[in-house]
Parts: sequence; C-alpha cells; structure tokens
Amino acid sequence: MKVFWDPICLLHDPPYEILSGDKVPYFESPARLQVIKKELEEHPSLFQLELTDSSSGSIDIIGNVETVHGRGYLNYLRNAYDEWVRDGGSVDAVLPNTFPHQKLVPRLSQSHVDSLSPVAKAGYYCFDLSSPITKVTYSSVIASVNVALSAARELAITSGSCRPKVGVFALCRPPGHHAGTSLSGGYCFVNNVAVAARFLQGFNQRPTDKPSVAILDVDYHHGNGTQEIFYSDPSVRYVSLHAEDDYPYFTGSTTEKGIDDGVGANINYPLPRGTQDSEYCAVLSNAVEDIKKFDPGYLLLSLGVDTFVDDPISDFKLSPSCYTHIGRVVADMGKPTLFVMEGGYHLETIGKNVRAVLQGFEE
Ligand code: Q9C
Ligand code: ZN
Repeated sequence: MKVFWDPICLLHDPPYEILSGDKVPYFESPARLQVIKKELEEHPSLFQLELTDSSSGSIDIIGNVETVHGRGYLNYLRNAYDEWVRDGGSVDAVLPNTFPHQKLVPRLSQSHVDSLSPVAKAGYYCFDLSSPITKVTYSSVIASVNVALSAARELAITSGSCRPKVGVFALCRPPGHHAGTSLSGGYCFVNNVAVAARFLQGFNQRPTDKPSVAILDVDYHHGNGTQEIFYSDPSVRYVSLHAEDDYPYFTGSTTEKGIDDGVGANINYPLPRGTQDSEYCAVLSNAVEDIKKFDPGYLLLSLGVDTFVDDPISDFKLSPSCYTHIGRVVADMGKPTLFVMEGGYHLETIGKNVRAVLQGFEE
C-alpha cells in the first residue's frame, strides 16, 4: 500500500490547549505522525512511503480546498497569526476569548467579520480552545490537505486500472473531520477527507457522471465538520461511529439525517462510553450495510484510532484485534479506498493500531 506524508506536517506544534479548564500539553502532537511513520517503515514489503511537496505546484491545493471551505475562512487561516501578533497578541498562538453564540449575536455580514479585531475573528472562525494557530500552522494545514489530495490522485489513477482492491493511505496532520466550511476546532483546520472526496468526484469526470462517495468515520469523536459540509448533498454519504455525550457534544445524534436532497445520506451511530469490541463490531456491520446499499464509486475512511482502550482523551475500550477487523470489513466492501488519518493520541500504540487497520485491509 502506498502511504503519502510530508515533513511540513510536523511543524504545527502548539505549546498547549485548554482542556476542561486546564492548560495542558497539546495532545495532537507531531510525534503522532512520527511514530505511525516509523511503524509503517518497519514493514517495507507492505508499505511504500511517498513524500509529497506542497510547494511543487503539482496539485492546485487552494483551488481544491475552495471546493469545501469559504474564501474568507481560508484568508483568515493564512493571515490570522501575523495579524494577531501585529495587534499585540501572544506570540504563542491565536486563541479566542468569545464565540458568536446564537444568543450573543444573531447575524454577521462578511464585511463586518472582515472588520473585526484579530481576537474577535478567532472566535468567529473557531468553536473551541483546542485549535491554536501558531506561526507555522497554515503551512502544516496546507501540507496536510496536499497529502490527502496526493493520495486521492494516486487512488483515482490506480483504481482506473484493473486492480480489484486498491487502498491508499494519507498519513496527514493536522487532522480534519471537525473542520466545517468556515470553522476550525478539535485540532482541525481544513477538512482533509472532505477535500479529497470532492477531488475524487471531479477527477477526470464530466459533471454529469460524477461518482458518488461514501465517508466512513471511525474516529472516536463525531466528525461534525464532515457532516456539516455534506449535509445537503445526496452524492456523499457520511456514516459515523462515535461516542455519544462526548466532544464535540452538540452533534452526532441519530436524528441528524441530512437536509433537503441530502436527507438519508447522513447516518450517525452514537455509542456509549466504555464500548468494547463486540458492541463496536456489531454496529460497524450496520454501517457497512448502509454503505453497500449506497454503492459508492469510492470509499473514504476517516481513520481515528482514539477508540483504543488506552487513549488518553477518549472512553472506548477497543482492543488491538479490533483494528485488524475494521480493515477487513472495509476491504470486504470492495471499493477503491482512501484512508485519511484523523485522531489517536496514545503514542505507544497508535502506530501498531493504524498498521493493523491497513494490514487487515490488504490481507
Ligand atoms: N474529552 C480528533 O480526534 N478535546 N479531535 C476534547 C474531551 C478535543 C479530537 C476532550 C478533542 C478533539 C481529530
Ligand atoms: Zn477523535
């Protein structure tokens, strides 16, 4: 299996996040990517690592990102840190004070948003205190989505040939599934899997025969951003297994089914804290049936391994063998599959668990 990555993804390294009122070291650390990469490199007969270069110009990164995210939001991500520091803000990172909560302000025009102070803008474009923007954040965010796009291009090319079962892995960070059209949060800034989905739908296609895609999200947390982006789109089915009553708290219920033409294309499987392998696998097979019925041209897996029993910020109890199983059932769907890295914070095991998913797929 080809594995795409970029050392620029390692640069984003905020000194802290605010977690339930405490200032704690940033869980979404560059070391995560390093340990996963090292684990895969130790199995060179199974995994071929490929470096991507976001400055090469080989993919129109911004053009692709703009198929998902608002231009005002992207300009904000690019300029936020410089404007913040120029305004006298902390050199550590951009973090908001307040958010435009429904009851605080009913509506804001783009020109009003553009005129806001840096700390106000930070609250407008972000929903939590776990996504600080540092001097190098934008570079890593662009490198991360370029990894996803490069892997998607590889998948589109190789699945066009006759190989029956193709999988490609985008080993990217920062992750993406919490990022909405104009919103960062949950360590996410650009929604890598969403941009890759749009890229695959547009690859070598006349608009009339755009392939449908399914996104299966097995990260512990609900992918509120991915849900929001495709909520009215019947051509992208989003199916998520995640913890109920945990971060991001306000999305992920079974009643969220999509809107307008998209009704029925969004499927949530909230699971209780403490969920173990047997329960998880049973629900996973329902999710797989949802996707099989949809019969997409491509499958994208939002691959989080923060469902592991020892994950420091999560409460499921999955064992190592469950990850091999996830890989197998994904393979059984028989679709060209793009694996996109999301969460997973237990540095001692994330490498092995990610490898187990990918190996389960390949076997
Ligand atoms: N127990 C991803 O896994 N901290 N993001 C909340 C509450 C933020 C997770 C912790 C969690 C964000 C990609
Ligand atoms: Zn997560």
